[in-house]
Amino acid sequence: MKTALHWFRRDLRITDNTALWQAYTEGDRLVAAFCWDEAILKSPDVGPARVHFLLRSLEALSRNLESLGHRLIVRHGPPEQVIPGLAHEVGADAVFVNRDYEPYSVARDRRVAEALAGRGIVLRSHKDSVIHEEREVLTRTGTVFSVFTPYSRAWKARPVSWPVPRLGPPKAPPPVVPSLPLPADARELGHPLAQEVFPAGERAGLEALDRFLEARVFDYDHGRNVLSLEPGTSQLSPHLRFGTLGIRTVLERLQSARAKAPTAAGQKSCDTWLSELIWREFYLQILSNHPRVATGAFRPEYERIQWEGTDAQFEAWCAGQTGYPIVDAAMRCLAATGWMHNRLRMIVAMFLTKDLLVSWQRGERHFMRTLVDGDLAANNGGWQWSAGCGTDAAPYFRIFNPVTQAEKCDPDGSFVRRWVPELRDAPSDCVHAPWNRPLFLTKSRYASPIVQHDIQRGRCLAMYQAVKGASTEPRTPDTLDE
Ligand code: FAD
Ligand code: FO1
Repeated sequence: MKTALHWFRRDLRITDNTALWQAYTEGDRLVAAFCWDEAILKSPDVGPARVHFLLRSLEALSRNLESLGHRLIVRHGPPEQVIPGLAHEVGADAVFVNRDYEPYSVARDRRVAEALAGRGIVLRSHKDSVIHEEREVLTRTGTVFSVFTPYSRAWKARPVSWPVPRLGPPKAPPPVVPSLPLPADARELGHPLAQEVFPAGERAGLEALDRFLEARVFDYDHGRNVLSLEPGTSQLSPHLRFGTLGIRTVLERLQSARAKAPTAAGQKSCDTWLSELIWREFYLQILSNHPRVATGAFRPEYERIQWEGTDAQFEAWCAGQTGYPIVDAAMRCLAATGWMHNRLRMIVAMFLTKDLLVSWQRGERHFMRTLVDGDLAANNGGWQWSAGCGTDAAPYFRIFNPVTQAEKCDPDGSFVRRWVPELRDAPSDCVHAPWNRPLFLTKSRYASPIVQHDIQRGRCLAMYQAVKGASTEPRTPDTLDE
């Protein structure tokens, strides 16, 4: 093959990149490109945190390519016009991409493949962002799993592929064709950023992985359940989302770390972390096999729920003004950083759906707009799990108590004090339930709770039971209020 064009999308790295490596090895000349796509940039599901992360990652990618003698060609416009146009300009015989499983990507890539075929150019897509794709991990009867534990068992029984090599120097000079400069700021792409910045790019991803695997992974079983200044989890999700880190690299390094675990508990923590990586693939295969989850509940009966929550309640949740300290701290942290710990995501998602009785889809969209790691498959899976309407979901009558949850994950209240300054001086015995000290609450100027958890729990159960059969009634709600 004379010229191979690699089109980057969410695989923004030069190491362990399957399609890039194939394009490099199969072609005599490599052309590397990225296309700004207004359909994505203008989507209501996209916000500044991710556009900023993407932009910084593209800068790093461009530098990395240049350091080897390659060049990133940047264009702007509908991919079905831009990519075939560029392929024609550079005389490409084939365009290489890493597969993506979102409905938009599937439709986009089909359009691009058709337009390329019209010019006699082939689109070659590769598996890259997952170890096992949607039809590779199946039940014994060949059906798709919808429960995590057996999926995970079957996933682990399959062989894992190892990283592909890092891109080498060009075999022929890159083509001289026009390329847009990368914008200096996400503002130029319509996304002004007013947030802390999450370290982006391939090197930041590898460094974060190595830092986590050095020690924190051995304490992950504990660290993933508590909020502390030093994060107990890897914070790799933006890198896995944008492919600034390859999943095969992650697994290879995890295996080496596990071999060096100081204790059996450390090894067990490594296995727990692996399970989280498998959750990521579980939700990707759910989205891929059941694209309808992007627009509705996996269990169709839940589509009939009459959500009773109001716009004002939803807005109070978004703004971190519900009067429930752990919920407000988490939502303010999200607004300021684009980031939220997994336990907090579950707490605030349960609170929105089961205390405020607002549709999980409104929360899903708010998360997509604000999270730096916002990813359709994982976010949708997390929301449907929390609302109880998903594949392997928490039963609808499992309702988190925001106060007891807070006491477990933030025992000394330091997370709440950091993000809710009104409660900085709260006595420790009421930092998670300031309404127990009415005088302090008034003085603090912190919001009073906008709903009463005990009352809302009853309303929530009634709301869900209205669309469920009698056989699925909860046993004793008290034992299920966690
Ligand atoms: P770690 O605990 O270090 O886990 C390692 C990696 O495993 C993560 O980086 C992530 O890629 C993957 N992972 C971990 N937990 C899950 C999970 N439950 N589902 C899928 N993948 C997982 N994750 C996203 O990447 N994007 C989202 O938009 C997203 N939205 C969520 C919404 C809700 C309501 C909930 C409950 C969870 C959501 N998650 C999402 C899953 C999870 O919260 C994040 O992946 C995790 O907090 C990222 O932190 P980390 O990288 O430190 O994770
Ligand atoms: N991918 C692109 O190819 N072009 C873009 O302009 C682009 C913007 C973008 C903004 C936010 C975000 O979260 C992701 C973005 N991506 C973009 C990556 C996108 O996830 C992939 O292109 C998917 O394949 C789309 O389904």
